[in-house]
Amino acid sequence: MALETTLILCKPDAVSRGLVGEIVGRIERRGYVITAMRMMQLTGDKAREHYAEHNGKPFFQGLVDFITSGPLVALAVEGEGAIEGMRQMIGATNPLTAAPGSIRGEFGQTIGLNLVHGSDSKGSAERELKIFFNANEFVSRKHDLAKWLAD
Ligand code: IDP
Ligand code: MG
Repeated sequence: MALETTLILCKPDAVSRGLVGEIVGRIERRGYVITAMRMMQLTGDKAREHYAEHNGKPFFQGLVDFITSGPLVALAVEGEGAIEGMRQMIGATNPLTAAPGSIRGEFGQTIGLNLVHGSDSKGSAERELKIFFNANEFVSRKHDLAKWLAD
């Protein structure tokens, strides 16, 4: 395994249903580190760029329409093997077949309303993170609280 950073999106259904805290909480409790986080509403251009691999598929337009329909929360998530680890935590694309205990398995409604995006490979993660974050927006999490607790 290697230290990796992956792009996670709490899609507009997650924001609308008040599930951002649940999703972020799972990421934190897993021990992954959030190094960037932003709420935003995607433009059509950004959505088409993010989902470029699906251009031409029958669900592409609906996917772009949905992901731009309301605010989402984008996160950069860092950890050992975080790309595959987050994919496991998110679960299969269709909530009907997503593993029990996964985010989609517990909370997903339909294949379109499946709450979360997670990069599927190192290449995708590098490409997708650039769509959502500028290089200067990633923070260092090496923060020693002991110094601030000491009196
Ligand atoms: P993933 O999100 O699990 O990586 P992808 O195959 O990359 O799944 O598809 C991207 C998103 O497009 C999915 O999360 C889902 O919301 C939507 N999607 C994928 N396949 C279909 C489909 O057959 N019908 C409708 N929406 C789909
Ligand atoms: Mg995908």
